[in-house]
Amino acid sequence: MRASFIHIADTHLGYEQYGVRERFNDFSRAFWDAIDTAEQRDVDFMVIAGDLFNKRAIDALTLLHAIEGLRRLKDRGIPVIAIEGNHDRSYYRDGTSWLQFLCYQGYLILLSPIMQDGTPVLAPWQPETMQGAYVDVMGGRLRVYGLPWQGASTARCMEGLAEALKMARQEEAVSGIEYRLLTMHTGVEGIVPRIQGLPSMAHFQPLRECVDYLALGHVHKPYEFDGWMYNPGSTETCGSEESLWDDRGYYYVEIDTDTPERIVDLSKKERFHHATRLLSKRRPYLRYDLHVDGLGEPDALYARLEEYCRRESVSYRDGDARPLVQVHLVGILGFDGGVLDIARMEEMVRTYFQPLYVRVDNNTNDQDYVPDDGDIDGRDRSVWHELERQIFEELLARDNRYLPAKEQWGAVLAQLKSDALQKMLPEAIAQYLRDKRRELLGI
Ligand SMILES: [Mn+2]
Repeated sequence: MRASFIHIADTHLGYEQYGVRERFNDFSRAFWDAIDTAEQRDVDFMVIAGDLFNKRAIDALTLLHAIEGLRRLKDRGIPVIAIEGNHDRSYYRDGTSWLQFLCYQGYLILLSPIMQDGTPVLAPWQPETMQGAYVDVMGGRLRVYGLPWQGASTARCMEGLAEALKMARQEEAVSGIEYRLLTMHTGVEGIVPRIQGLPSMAHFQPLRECVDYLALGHVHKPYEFDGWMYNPGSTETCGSEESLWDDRGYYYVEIDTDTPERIVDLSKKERFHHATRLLSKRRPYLRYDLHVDGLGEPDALYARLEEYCRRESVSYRDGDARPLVQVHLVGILGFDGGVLDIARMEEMVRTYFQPLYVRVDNNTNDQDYVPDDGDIDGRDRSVWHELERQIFEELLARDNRYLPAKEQWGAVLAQLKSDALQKMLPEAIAQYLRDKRRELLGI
């Protein structure tokens, strides 16, 4: 048997990221791009390993966009086999999810096994009830099993599934099954440390002898193991972290059970298939971590950002896709973060990139103040004034703008504090500060 299919996951249709309408369209475009590939390569079927939609309650346009892609496959007789992910599963009580709706409408086969004591029952999918654990395609020679998102009970469920699959071996052989695919919406622990509570590699091992291709979803970072476990990652960029994983996309898989040597790369321990990860078509998403350590004043920081903009914007200047740019300020800030002009930085990015969206996030930490120990005993009230002056000077000295006249500025701060405590008019205090700025900074 020769067959080919597309394995996609985490398309998150309907996600209007950052409230930008065009981002909504971007997620649909990335999905349609995979549909284009399915058509061009004339695959036999497509697998959606969960999170087709970004949320359970989608709007009409999201549904239309999904159907726009799915209908093209339906018209060409390419079956789509899907499972629910954590984002698009139905509410426990209201029953019907939008994926179930698409299933009713004949756009896809939604695999959803009946569970018994936490274990999936391996019954064939029934068009009447639209329930079941597997569907046979390719004239009954290829079987696709599916397990939707199971949350905290995933590991236990996988144990039961492996047992059930072992028991099914004989029936599979009698039925003439030559190739078994399993799709699940879960990932392997540790791929993205932030995502907790996923099954470990040891939990997956028992499945290995039962399936030829494990089509995973859920974790948006792509990975594959031992020629049988595959995770394509998200097709568009759902968060700035994902911009670092630029090999995300979807798989184009060829199967040949008669002459596997024709396609199989033995060094990758592949069995009857060869899987190629194709990059999804998505909008450029640039993330710049601007390390602020050692930058003594705001101007130094702006200069570094401008240097980045000048360097990186070259390749986007005349491109047709306006990028998203996210700047993260990280590290220990040497001066007071309150003086940073975020709007100015965003404007700078706009000038260079003409981005679809820009955001500058201040994730810096302030330097802790550790007084020089020794000379002044803070328990002695009579020296508090002197202690305060020292602290002011040390804090001021961190900012290059105030360093040259730190003593004078220390005196200014002390004066401002005492004026405020004596309830002087705010206008008078502001005027005093303006005068001192003119005198000490010349502005
Ligand atoms: Mn997802």
